[in-house]
Amino acid sequence: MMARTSNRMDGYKRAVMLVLAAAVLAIALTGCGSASGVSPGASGPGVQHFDVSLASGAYAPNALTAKAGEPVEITFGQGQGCVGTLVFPQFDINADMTKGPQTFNLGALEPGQYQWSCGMNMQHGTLTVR
Ligand SMILES: [Cu+2]
Repeated sequence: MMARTSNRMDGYKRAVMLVLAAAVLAIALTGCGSASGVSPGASGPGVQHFDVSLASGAYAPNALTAKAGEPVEITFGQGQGCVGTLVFPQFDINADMTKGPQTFNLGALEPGQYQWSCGMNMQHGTLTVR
């Protein structure tokens, strides 16, 4: 009786583990397909690199244009105050910029407009992919 119960419990645990594994796999695949991690690390051939300064309290430049289908990475400089927080919703980025510059690999993108802003949604920038 006890053995049977514990077998059933093991089966249940195994099912839960399978569901969890499938969920993790699905998240990993989704992540690869959309935004992050296509070209981690330094820029290489075919990587479109941009530098955006936050030193003035606004984004300079605040409009970037990139080619579709080729990896994009953006280095945002250190920023204080208004631009101390960088929000880039389409890439799940919500970064503290007060400690130093940060580089974000956005991967190869579909044509469209991608908007970032400060934490208060006052300063804005646009990445146009075409
Ligand atoms: Cu702001």
